[in-house]
Amino acid sequence: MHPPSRKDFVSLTLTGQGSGNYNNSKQWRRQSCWRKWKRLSRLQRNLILFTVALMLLCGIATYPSVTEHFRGKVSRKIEFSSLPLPCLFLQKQKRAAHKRGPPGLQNRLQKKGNVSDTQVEKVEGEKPLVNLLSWRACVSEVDRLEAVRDAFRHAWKGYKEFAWGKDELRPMSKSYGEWFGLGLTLIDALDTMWILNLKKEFEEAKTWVSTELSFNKNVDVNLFESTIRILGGLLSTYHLTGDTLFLDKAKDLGRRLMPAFNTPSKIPYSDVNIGKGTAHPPRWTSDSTVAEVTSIQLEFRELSRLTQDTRYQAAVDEVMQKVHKLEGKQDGLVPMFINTNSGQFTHLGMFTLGARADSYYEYLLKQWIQGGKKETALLEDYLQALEGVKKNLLKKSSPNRLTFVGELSHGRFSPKMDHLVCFLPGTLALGAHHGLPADHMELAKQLMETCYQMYAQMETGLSPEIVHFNMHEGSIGDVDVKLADRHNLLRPETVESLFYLYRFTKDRKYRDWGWEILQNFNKYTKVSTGGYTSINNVRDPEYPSPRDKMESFFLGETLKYLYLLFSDDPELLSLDKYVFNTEAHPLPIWPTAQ
Ligand code: DMJ
Repeated sequence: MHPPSRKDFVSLTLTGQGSGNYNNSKQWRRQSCWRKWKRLSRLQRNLILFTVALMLLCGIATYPSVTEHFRGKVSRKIEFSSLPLPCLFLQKQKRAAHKRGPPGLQNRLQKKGNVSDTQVEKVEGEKPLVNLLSWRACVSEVDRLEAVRDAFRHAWKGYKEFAWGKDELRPMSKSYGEWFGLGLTLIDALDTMWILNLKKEFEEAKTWVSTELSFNKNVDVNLFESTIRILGGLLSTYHLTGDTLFLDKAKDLGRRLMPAFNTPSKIPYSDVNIGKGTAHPPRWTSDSTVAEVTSIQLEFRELSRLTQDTRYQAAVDEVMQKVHKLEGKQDGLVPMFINTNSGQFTHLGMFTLGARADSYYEYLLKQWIQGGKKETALLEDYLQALEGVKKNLLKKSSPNRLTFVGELSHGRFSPKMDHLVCFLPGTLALGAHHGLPADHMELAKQLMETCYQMYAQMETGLSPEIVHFNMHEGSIGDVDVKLADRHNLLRPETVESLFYLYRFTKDRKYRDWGWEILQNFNKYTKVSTGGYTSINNVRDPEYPSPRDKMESFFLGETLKYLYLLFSDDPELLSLDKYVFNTEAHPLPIWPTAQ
């Protein structure tokens, strides 16, 4: 964003002879101080200088912990450009290091003989500086939390001014876009406001929900999207606030979505008219997407638990049971489409952890956690799928041996990875936290590094939608980005995984990575009049080419995960008490008795 011109200068006032008494007396006081100083012995002067220097050093060393002490009580605005000079220098150092690749890379390169000794020495030589002048001392966690709140407020300002009550903000044209006509961004953002403690904004939004939101509308909604964003958002807001307004709205929507399951196979249609109570597949096919029909379970199961109406859970459990038994998987990996008439997979032989399959794997694990780790079929499918990933999709890139997840098409491997796959490190880490094998955590760490490199190796520091990894010996860089894949939609998956990895490892590098990503969102996607925009080209820092759309998940997920990443409070949505749906809406893990 180009900030309005600021007055970054020191004002010098030259005072003439006839200035008033105040100035004269100040000058007199200065002279008398100087005379006193001159009268001191050399030892006395040195002692004073030493004490002042010591005090300054102590001040710098304790700075982060002092600000930490005031956490929650102060609201300090921070602008990256206003960081002290040494911090800006450090930022430059870190950028250069990122361009070179992940830590440990230099050793690996050296072993392979790709890098000269002098190059390595140069890198090693920088280490003491980076250690001495800690990045963390430059920006404390309080600043980072406040920076996320600022980002939210800025996004909300645009939404409020130009798109209030509409689905999505179009920040460049200062207008809005409608998808379902249900205030999608507002509902998706409700629990984020609650978590970020943005009370005023939350109350305004709540008033809109209570006075304006109606599901009695002749509109077609996508079952999956409306479930994860709206139903999930209402349920989690109900849990966080205890306000039955949100539960009532959730019940109303849940009931209206049920016609989607009236299909010959009981595999739901993609679209429902929530006013008319009719449902249908897309116009061009009778297929549904596998990720869509298997990623509505957390929400419908929770709705049954809250309402004691078992129909919601029965409908989505039946889908899982059917998919569990289906032919056409490969080592636990599922195809991308399923037919609503036959109930069989279609487009066989194509496997991805990205678009159209991603959250199937995520919800296997999360349903198992939600239900108190009793539904063993879910766990078995999850574990088997991970073995399938390791066997068929996991490879290393060249030259830097980044671990990545590719795709399989009729037995042919493609080194293509969607940004969407970056949910996986977080999910793997969550599983390991809940008792699954420790090697899941090791894989999570490797993939986390890869996802971070998908940002760090781009000129804007923001990831493209899709990358292709190089696997040939002698490749110059690890990542290729095709022209059509250079967009960034403000997606959450990488910061989501950073949140999980930080929670479980407490390795602060994950926070630093998240902080860099937030800085780059601010730099390349922030629109000065309010809101953030998706961009077309992450490789062009001069003109990233705004797409004029702020997706609701930027507020529902991206900023929420960033805030949780920087928060030191493990009880702020403990991962032993809550499970996040695929749109970052926390739902309670059921008490063991159930
Ligand atoms: C969100 O709606 C959800 O996270 C979904 O699982 C995937 N796509 C977007 C965010 O990228």
